[in-house]
Amino acid sequence: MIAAGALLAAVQPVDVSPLDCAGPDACRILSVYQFVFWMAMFVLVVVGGLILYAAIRFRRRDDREPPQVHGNSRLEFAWTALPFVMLIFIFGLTFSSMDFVRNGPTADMTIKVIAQQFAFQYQYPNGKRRSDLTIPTGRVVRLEVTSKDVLHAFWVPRLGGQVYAIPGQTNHGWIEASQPGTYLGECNELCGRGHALMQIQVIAMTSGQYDSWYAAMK
Ligand SMILES: [Cu+2]
Repeated sequence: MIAAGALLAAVQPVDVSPLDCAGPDACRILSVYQFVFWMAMFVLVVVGGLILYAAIRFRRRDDREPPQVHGNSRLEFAWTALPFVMLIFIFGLTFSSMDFVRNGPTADMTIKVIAQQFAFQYQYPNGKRRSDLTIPTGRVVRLEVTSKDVLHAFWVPRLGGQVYAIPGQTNHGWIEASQPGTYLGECNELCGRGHALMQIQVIAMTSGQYDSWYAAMK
């Protein structure tokens, strides 16, 4: 009991939930997710409710054969048209978000993300590399992601979508943090024995702090 309590106390709750978005890229992804989620809930309740209703209302009460019904044009039209309209909405919302989620607004800076077993490195515009990703808040940071060896994936769920790191190829994505803070992520593609050690730490500071940090970089 004591050991379990000590263990629980030692485990800091870490917020890596995409449901707790902390920047425009992640929040846009979340808004699409929530729209689709609530639409799916609507379908679940309507379809599940109708099935329950039919099972109870039309349950077998005796051995008489009930009236046999073949086809109902109105009903068939309705259950074709309604899902179609819903899919159009989902398609429209997804399609209109794709460019923003992948490319974002015009970037304020570009940082290269170089993955290798088992760490990420970040190369800043001045050519210097660091093992943490430090960014200014309220700025669009374009990421150019590649790998030196095998597949990896860069993902900081509270700041943006996942970007695959592929050897011999550069993929791009972007992140932006609205508030200063530390945002965590991990390599999201099983890449070998040390995969679990491949953590990501994004440190977001105000642009003033960032500028002095950047100028002092050795
Ligand atoms: Cu990995």
